[in-house]
Amino acid sequence: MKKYPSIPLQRYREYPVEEMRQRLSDFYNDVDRRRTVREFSDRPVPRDIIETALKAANTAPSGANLQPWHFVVVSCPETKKKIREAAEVEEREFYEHRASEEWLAALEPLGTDSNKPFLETAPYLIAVFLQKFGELPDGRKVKHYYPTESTGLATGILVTALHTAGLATLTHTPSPMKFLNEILARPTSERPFLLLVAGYPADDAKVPDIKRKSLHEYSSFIDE
Ligand code: IYR
Repeated sequence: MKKYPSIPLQRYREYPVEEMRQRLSDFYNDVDRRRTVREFSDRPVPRDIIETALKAANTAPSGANLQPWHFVVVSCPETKKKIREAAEVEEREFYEHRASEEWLAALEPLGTDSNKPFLETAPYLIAVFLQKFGELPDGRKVKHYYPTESTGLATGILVTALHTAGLATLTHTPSPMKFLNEILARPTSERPFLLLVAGYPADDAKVPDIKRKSLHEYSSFIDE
């Protein structure tokens, strides 16, 4: 394949260290307010907000810059209903049979169950698909590299972008999610990665009182 032409690094910005600290602490304090929400309002959200959040997601680094993801944005009530019904079938199977005792015990403090009304209430469901292969205009297949890592990175940016916009999200992962390919007419070369529920939280939304680990628990530094 032909090499890309090299161009100057045009839009990079370096900040004086004090400004670096301030910007980063503002960013941290802002993302630290993010909570996963399970109760959504049906208030509409302008579509351009979702589009800009997707553009932010699409800036994620990806294996060989192949951008191995596809986002299906669903606001159509009938399609949301179909997704809810199919997800609840899988979730009932999960909670009643498939989940191990250990897994159910891990979920108990969160109080989740197989009812997923938010899949119909929230204004947007964003189905994130991971593309194992891409397709050239002539129909030839192109292998994608690190699609899981890449799609995870893009999804992280999407969640952060929606939070920055003042919206709440829920990363929902019914398992298996094959039904999303059927309902949303996506090819078998794409694997459903997760279903992101997005909108305003319900006025009376409640969240579990959870804590985040502290820096020294989730990181270590090796100096000289
Ligand atoms: N997919 C199920 C179960 C579930 C699993 C994990 I791991 C969670 O963090 C939360 C829920 C559900 O959505 O209820």
